Amino acid sequence: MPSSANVLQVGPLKPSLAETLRTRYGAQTLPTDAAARAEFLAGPGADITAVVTSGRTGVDAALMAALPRLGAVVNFGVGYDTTDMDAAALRGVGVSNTPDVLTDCVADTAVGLLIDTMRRFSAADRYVRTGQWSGGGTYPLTRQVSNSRVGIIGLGRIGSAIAKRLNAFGCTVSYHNRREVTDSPYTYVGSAAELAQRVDVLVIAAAGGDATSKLVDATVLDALGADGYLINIARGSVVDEAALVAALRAGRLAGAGLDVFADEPHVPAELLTMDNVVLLPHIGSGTVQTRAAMEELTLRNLDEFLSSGRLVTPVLQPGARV
Ligand code: 8YV
Repeated sequence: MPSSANVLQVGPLKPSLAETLRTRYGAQTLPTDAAARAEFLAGPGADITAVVTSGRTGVDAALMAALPRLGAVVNFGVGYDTTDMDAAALRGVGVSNTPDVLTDCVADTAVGLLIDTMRRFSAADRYVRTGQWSGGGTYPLTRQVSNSRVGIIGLGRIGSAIAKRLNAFGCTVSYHNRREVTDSPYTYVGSAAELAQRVDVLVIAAAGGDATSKLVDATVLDALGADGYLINIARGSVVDEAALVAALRAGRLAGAGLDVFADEPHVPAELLTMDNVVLLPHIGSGTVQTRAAMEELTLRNLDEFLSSGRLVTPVLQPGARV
């Protein structure tokens, strides 16, 4: 049982996790109101040694600077692009995430979304519910998923799990990544545009952040073309959302399946009216089992930090100043 009570919750968390932080660790929550937040930071903020947050909120450079004793940012989620890693590295603040435990569910979501988008299942469901089928209509034909050509941007843990699943569908998988993955059975392609050009469906599984910001832009979408589909289960920031809306509006893209958006929970209004677009509210990892495993790993990281000063699944170990 950790003895330190200097734990701070930043942003909303899974209710059971927030409750455990409060009852077991005496955690406080960073106020959202500006004046209360400033008061907190000027007072108890000075003693905070660990923050627990999620990819939704994270810890920016200003907050890190306002927490002088901070040693670790424990992140619920695999993506940590909302935490300023440069500031963390400079200050020797450790950062952990929750890899592996969510890989299967996020990959399942990607494949489900891909099938829904290409086969238009959600739109077909609306077709039945609105009485168009019983009214004598015939639902339009859609596009085959099996044996299609799939391009994956980001062949990390989740990208590889998506590839494995689609391989079983007879799909031809190629990928673009920061670096070629040496032992990968899939074909490496040197740019996102070149990859888009070669495939029927492009799946984004890359981490967010500056390095991938708007990587999928108008050029990439045009390369994917009027028969191409875009699936994104990673981060909305990887796509130029305005360019995506424009391409869909002009019929320069066949459809899109999106679990993530540039400014969540805001979804561009135009997308809401498009029947060839499937929209999900960022539920990639959202199953009872996976969220419980993420919660458990988050608490293991916190416990380890509080007892040994180390993290179990670090992106950056505490003290590793650069
Ligand atoms: C979480 C995610 O829902 O792990 C991630 O990076 O995007 C999702 O699994 C999210 O981080 C929780 O806020």
